[in-house]
Amino acid sequence: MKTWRGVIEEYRDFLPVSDKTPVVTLFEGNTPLVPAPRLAEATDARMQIYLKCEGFNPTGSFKDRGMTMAISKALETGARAVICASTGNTSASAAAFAARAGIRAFVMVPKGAIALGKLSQAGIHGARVLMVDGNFDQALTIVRQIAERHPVTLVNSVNPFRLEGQKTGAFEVCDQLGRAPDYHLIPVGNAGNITAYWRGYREYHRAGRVRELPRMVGFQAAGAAPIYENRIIEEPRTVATAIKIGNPASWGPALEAMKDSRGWVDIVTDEEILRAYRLLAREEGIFMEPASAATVAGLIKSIKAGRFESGSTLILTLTGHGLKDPDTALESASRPTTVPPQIDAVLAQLGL
Ligand code: AN7
Repeated sequence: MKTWRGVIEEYRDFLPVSDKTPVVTLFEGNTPLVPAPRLAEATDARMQIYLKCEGFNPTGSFKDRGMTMAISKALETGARAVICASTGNTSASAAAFAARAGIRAFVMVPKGAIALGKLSQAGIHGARVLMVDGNFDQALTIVRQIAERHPVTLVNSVNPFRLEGQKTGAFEVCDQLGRAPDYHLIPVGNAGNITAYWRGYREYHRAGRVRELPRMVGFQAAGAAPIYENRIIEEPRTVATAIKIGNPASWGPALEAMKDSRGWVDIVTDEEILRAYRLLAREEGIFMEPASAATVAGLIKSIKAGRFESGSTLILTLTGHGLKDPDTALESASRPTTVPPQIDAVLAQLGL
């Protein structure tokens, strides 16, 4: 049996690493590509729909692909500390990989707008966590300035190594599917991942590994849709806190990815996000966080609008695990019922 070695070793030829790079890995990547037959039926279209379940990464999100690169390269240049702003998943991943590397992590998250699981991860891995009384975009501005002036490496996706690592998601999809899909659907927050996937597909195409290129389709939450609206959103709002971002760092490259690939960007409301969130959990047995559900909501909206050619193969990146955000899950599910410890009372509740 061949053991998975993490994305740097598995895709070394495509990554800017050398013999001198100290590889810091939690054996990220190799996430399942899960068919979603009920979703295809429910949406009444002859599509092949697959879910790239990135919540199965070691810290529960796709961020680990970029973080193994960012932390390894930081270590290569002798860094002893890293810093990031985050809506949660980046901070969890940075904290874990910094712990693995034996260096410090400083993370800044928006107060009151980060899911419980993510906050607990950053803390338990030993990061210094600062909660800013403001939003993600403000936090990012601050950490960028700090990293320019102090001996600490910025590991947000403005760090080019992050996207290099994240493009391995596209390589895996091609390896698992045996081809590139016709469409790739993905949620857009700071806009790094859509940029990275497009880069990955193009590199695999150029290397002759696949013959096709997908159309890249991005989804933003309606209250946090700067790219769709073509303006900075000063006070973004959405239940999907991971993508509550009003001024994305990779705005330009993400727009290019969608244009070059003949894709598009669309929005989904919080109501559509939560409906898709419950649907996937109940119909497919897959629990993802609300930001990932934005993609499923986008799929349903786009199918209704007839935007995909029938018979197409679609990949949806489900970016983060549902356990990241237990509060939203509890609010979205039916309440548990308290019963006395008596069989009759239990049976009465079960209707058996
Ligand atoms: C689950 O952690 O920006 O468009 O600071 O956690 O590449 O930013 C998270 C983003 C989608 C959006 N889904 O990806 C952060 C952060 C989940 C996320 C996105 C994020 P990008």
